[in-house]
Amino acid sequence: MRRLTQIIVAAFAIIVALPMAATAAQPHIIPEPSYMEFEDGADVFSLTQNTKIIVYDDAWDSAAVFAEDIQKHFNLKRPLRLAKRGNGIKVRTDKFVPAEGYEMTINAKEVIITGGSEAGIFYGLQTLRQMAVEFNGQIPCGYIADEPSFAYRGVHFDVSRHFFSVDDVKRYIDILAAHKVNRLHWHLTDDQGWRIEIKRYPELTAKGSMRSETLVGHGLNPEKWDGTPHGGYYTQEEVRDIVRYAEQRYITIIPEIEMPGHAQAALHALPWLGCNEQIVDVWTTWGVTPEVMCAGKETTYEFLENVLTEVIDLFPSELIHIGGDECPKDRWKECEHCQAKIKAEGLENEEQLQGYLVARIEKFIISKGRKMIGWDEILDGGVTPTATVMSWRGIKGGIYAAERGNEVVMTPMTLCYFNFYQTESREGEGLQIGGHIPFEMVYAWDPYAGFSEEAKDKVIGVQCNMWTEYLKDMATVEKMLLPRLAAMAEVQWATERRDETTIRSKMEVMREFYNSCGWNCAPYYFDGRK
Ligand code: TNX
Repeated sequence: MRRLTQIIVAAFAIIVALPMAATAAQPHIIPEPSYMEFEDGADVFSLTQNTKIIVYDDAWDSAAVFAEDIQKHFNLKRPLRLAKRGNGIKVRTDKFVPAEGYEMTINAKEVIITGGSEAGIFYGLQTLRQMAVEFNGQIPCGYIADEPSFAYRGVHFDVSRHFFSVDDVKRYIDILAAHKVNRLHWHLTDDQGWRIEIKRYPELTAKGSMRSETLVGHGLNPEKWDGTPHGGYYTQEEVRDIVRYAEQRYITIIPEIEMPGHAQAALHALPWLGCNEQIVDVWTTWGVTPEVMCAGKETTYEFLENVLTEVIDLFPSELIHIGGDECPKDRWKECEHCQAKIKAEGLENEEQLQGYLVARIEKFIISKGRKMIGWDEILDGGVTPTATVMSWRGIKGGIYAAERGNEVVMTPMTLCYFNFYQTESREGEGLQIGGHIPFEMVYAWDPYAGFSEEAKDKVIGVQCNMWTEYLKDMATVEKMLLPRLAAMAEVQWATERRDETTIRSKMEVMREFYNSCGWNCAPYYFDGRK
């Protein structure tokens, strides 16, 4: 009897102890790694000012970024030191690890991170960084193996509707990097401002980067403008600096030059780009304007090729975004040049004229050794088999394109527009464009929904978008991005590993991480508001 009691007591102790042990050492990583092994009572690796990062291959950038991040988190006097040999955090590559993946072994003496590439090392260090903050430098010993679900993990940033400084863009890149995002889709031109220096056409920024004022409110009451000029642009030198900054964080910047619509700022600078060559302003209102580039005149094509030549020179990205969305055809219908082009090319209508323009531009991009990506309207005018399609008007465009064999990026508006409200009541959110996308909705999203088995292979990734009509400063942008980006990162990196039962506790830890980074995070999810 006594023995039986002993057994029961012992069994009870194990039952009670085990879950506690598991929670004590189990790190809360976002996005969720593929595999983790952590045991209670294990030793810790102490991260201190004296910890060195030993770089075996060439991943100096990753190591340097990590060294500085740790300095900031722990208020150290200087960044951690990098070295070629010694003990500490050892990083190296191994081609047997998946390209963007990594393995990490943590013991009391050292941390060994083996990346499938330098990017893999970077992601391993991001995971280690989250653990360093969670455990205040006392990192539990254990093992992690990790790799992403999607190759394309994108976030978009519209700097046309409101301009954001070089430092703001770098801060945005920092936030993406911490979420293992690897593409920044940079929306550089639109009706309300042209934001990138093009040497061949200085007017684009001299005249097209500044609007006289901005609409107040939603446009239901369009008598109200703020009377304040708004503008700004990036010099080519600044662009190169930002591209390099992103590269150091394994983020490829995909530049977007909008054509033939969403181009009123360019038309203001260079009126001959339009059909009727009338002077238009840099738009002070939001929405879709009828003032678009003329698709009939050869000078438009020359212009686009010249601009793209400089853009391609600045951005090493394989994908170049040409916009292609929301282009009303009113002007084309009345334009002798457009009508002549339709006739000469044997096209049926204006929709096909847009298809002609896009196909011709794609040919040019391919001739430069790159690939074209566009919003899903590029499907409407008959798309080539080689274009990559960004599905934003729901999921239909993406499914259609994938079934035809085109590669697609899924970014349906109802789930991926981070300029939409985060709560139903909208209380305390300030004026936003509309919509409703709470954290939970993003986290639960299945980007493959509606795709056949074969078509799934064509989904190269997913993206969330930050349109800035109503986002005037970085603090607000951050609040729209966080915490929803954490949910998006789980979809991008860990699609098959999402778990409704653990995400909330992981997010509480992530919130502390955001605090430690000094990033502005919206409170709604944590307050239980949807
Ligand atoms: C649609 S998405 C747009 C943008 C707007 C956005 C506002 C897309 C290709 N076009 O021009 O900023 O909605 O949510």
